[in-house]
Amino acid sequence: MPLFVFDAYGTLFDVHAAIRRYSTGPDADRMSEIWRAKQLEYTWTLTLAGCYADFWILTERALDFALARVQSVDKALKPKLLDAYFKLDAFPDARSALGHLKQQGHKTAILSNGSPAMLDAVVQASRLGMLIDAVFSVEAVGIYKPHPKVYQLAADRLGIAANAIAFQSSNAWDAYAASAFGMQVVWCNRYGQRPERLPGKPDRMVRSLAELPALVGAP
Ligand code: 2OP
Repeated sequence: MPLFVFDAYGTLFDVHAAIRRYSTGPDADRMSEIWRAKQLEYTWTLTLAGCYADFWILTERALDFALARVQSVDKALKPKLLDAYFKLDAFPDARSALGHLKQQGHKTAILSNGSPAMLDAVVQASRLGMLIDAVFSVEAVGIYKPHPKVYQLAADRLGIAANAIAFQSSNAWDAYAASAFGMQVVWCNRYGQRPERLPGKPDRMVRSLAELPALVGAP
């Protein structure tokens, strides 16, 4: 039976939960979308430039960009938004899916762009620690998803072949890349996105992780 490896941000943890705690203004959602898009863009741009900076640094720089772009969101919220991002909420379906997998006797892990400090904090704050057996940060390889070294990190740390890993991500590009790498992939298409035109093909698509336990049997 496969080991279940999950992407973190957007898949287990709701990246838009931070803004919802502090702002419900008309541009709050747009600011949060820009924050997330810029954060990811910085990971790809730095990687292409042969550079690496901690995901927390990129998260802060992306927030500065988003707050400058969306003037109606109060810039004074920055420290609160960063603190909330450090302790994001888990999606309710993530908690229940992990609980079911553990009850069924499966092993679970996280593979994420997040720094070790961010991942420790968010797992603790969301109280998912009992449901996750291992946490792997890209920091160990010094490069961001979707570089193959990241997916290899999970296989190496778990001591299994890529095709023995069931990888779940709501980030379509991450799901496609893991599939191209050779993992079994479930794309958790939370927001009803169109299929990507990228290498790889997720094996299954679900709208929520609540559908996951029914797709797998006991080990
Ligand atoms: C993660 O690696 C891509 O943000 C996503 O957690």
